[in-house]
Amino acid sequence: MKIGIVCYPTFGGSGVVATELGMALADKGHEVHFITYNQPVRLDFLSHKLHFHQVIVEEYPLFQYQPYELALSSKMVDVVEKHNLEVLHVHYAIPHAYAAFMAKQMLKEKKIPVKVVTTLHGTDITLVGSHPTYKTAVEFSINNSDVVTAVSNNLKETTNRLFTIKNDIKVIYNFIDSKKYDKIHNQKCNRIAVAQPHEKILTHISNFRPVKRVEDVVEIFYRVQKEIPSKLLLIGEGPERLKAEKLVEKHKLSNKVLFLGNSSEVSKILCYTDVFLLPSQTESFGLAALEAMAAKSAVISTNTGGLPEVNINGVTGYLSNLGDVDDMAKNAISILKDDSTLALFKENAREHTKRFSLENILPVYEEIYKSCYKTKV
Ligand code: GMT
Repeated sequence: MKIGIVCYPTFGGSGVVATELGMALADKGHEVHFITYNQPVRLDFLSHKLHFHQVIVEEYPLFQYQPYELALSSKMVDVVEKHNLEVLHVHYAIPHAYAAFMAKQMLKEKKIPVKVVTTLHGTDITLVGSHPTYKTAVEFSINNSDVVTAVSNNLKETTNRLFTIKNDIKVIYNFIDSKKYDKIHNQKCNRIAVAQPHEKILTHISNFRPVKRVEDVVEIFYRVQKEIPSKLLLIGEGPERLKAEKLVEKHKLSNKVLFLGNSSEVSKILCYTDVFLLPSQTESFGLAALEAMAAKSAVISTNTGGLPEVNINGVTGYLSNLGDVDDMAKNAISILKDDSTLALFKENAREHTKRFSLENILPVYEEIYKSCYKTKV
């Protein structure tokens, strides 16, 4: 099929899922066109099956806010028309689902049919989408998509609770390419680059937004390192980084905590991680945790949002109440304190990711694209 993928090109989970999906579809022989403002970070090569179309927003002194949706919907129309796309798959409702609806209307005038699949990722519903500023337009664009998917059961339930949704939301979990992780397991991990052989490694990866509670990460580590010789790796950039740095200084942890910034090769860092920390306020799914599990890390997380669907309490790691850093530290210590327990949790984590494998999820998306043409919208 010929599929257009619209996403944020950044390090965030929705962009990662969209990019990995597009690359896998192209590998299977579909023609995939990414439409966004920058080349997605994980899109490392382009080919006759994998295209990138940049959305450029012209500046004009009158605009206090640049009309990105307008430029995006115009670009979608151009690309659908020029390359005969059959489906526009938009990741993250704001503003992509709305722009796709407009593109579809414009194409209708030209008698060009296209179907719109919207994948809801989380904050497009929970933190941003349900805000009165956006709610009406988000609800409208969800209800006017041909198919709507959500990345967890929890996100589906939350969407139905916060909005009046007419269509049935299909749950399609996020996925990992296990072959990529098989490769890292077969490679030698350069663990010594970040820690001494007797030290354990704890990692956190995020966009350092308030929802990630990076200060809780530091508080958990502060408690853990008192009992277990260890290092903390912090990967990502964002508004909360400074606060986290200050807390690291306050607790005199500077020689034990490494701020590594953004990375497009997280799997190389995850390969030497023992415990992954994700104490988020909410997380529709927690792709970062799934990637860590695929690399054989136990996960210490909150029990919010869709996290219990990914991290299984007492099996792949532990779940705690929001903000309970003492409990999260206690759980991390219980996993790290002896090597056989740690090995068991790591193995369980890896095993559990098999149900989220690309081979299982990709055909579900392909079926969704085909099904759009069987239903009348
Ligand atoms: O977590 C973020 O702030 C980024 C956000 C995004 O849209 O990129 O992530 C959301 O989508 C991911 C992929 O589906 C999920 O794994 C994350 O849990 C979700 N984030 C939140 O719900 C906070």
